[in-house]
Amino acid sequence: MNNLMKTLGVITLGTCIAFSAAAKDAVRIGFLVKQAEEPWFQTEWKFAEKAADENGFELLKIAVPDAERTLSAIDTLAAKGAVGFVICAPDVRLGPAIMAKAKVNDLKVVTVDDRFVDADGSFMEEVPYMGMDAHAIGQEAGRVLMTEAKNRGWDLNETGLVVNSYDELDTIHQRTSGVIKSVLAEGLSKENIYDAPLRALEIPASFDATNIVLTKYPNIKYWLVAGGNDNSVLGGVRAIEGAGFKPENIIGVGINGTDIVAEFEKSDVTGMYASMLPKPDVHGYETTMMVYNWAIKGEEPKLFNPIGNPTVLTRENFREELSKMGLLD
Ligand code: FCA
Repeated sequence: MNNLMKTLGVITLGTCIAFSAAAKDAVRIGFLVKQAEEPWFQTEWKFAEKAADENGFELLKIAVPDAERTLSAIDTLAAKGAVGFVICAPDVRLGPAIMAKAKVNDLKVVTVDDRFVDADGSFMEEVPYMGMDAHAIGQEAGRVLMTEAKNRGWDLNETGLVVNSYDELDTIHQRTSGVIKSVLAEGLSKENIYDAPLRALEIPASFDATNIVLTKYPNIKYWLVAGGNDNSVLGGVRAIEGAGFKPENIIGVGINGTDIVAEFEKSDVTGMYASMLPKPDVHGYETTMMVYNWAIKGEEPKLFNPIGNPTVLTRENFREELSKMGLLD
């Protein structure tokens, strides 16, 4: 080996050692989400990544669609020397098991979107939480539904609201009950509101749930469609279109905003009219920083952090509004 090669070898070796020392010392924070396929969660990841880049720590993004993968993800984080994690769990009742495992491994935990409950079904208020201001956002969705029904001149006696509900998750229940509260206040009668319980927060489930309602109420001419998130409404809208209703006789209003991009990009107008966009960028960035500041600087996070003031997205403004918030690639 000539001298130059030897020097290069030493530099390369030296660099490797320096890198591995840096990697060993790197601060690592996990971000675990229940439905990694949903743009909502991808958006949270994107902004969590921004927090990591700006503050020089490493983000470990892990999909946790079930209990087993959630608990093994915590083992993985512990093995990698993480200081903590943000989580939207696949089942909020896993809260006590997740916290027990986190405690053994000395990991800080912040919950996002879905709040842990204990064995009695009460919120685990001691675990920091950030999520949308669910009831208020639901009420806003209800107002958007009714304003558009009135704009279209619908006879409210011939108008039905199908609520694709999912009461086992409190944040979703808060949203759909908010919708119901405001449509009642805006003049829709109780008899014209139909509950369509979902088996999961997914499009096929809302498609099936709405279809069951449709067959029961053949006299309804105009349909309003609500649900706890975009997918809960998209499936319902598809079911009503499938039953032969024209888009002008359907008003679907979702919640999330991130998950209607493909729908609003369709060249033909559909029954999906609007979506309420909260602040997934804030959820992703701030929860990650809460873990970082807590673990590294000893700053204890606030325990309850609801985020409100949604933007109403429609086919007309969605590109502009999403781009403004850096949510459109
Ligand atoms: C829940 C829903 C998601 C999103 C989030 C804020 O976790 O499942 O779609 O709405 O709340």
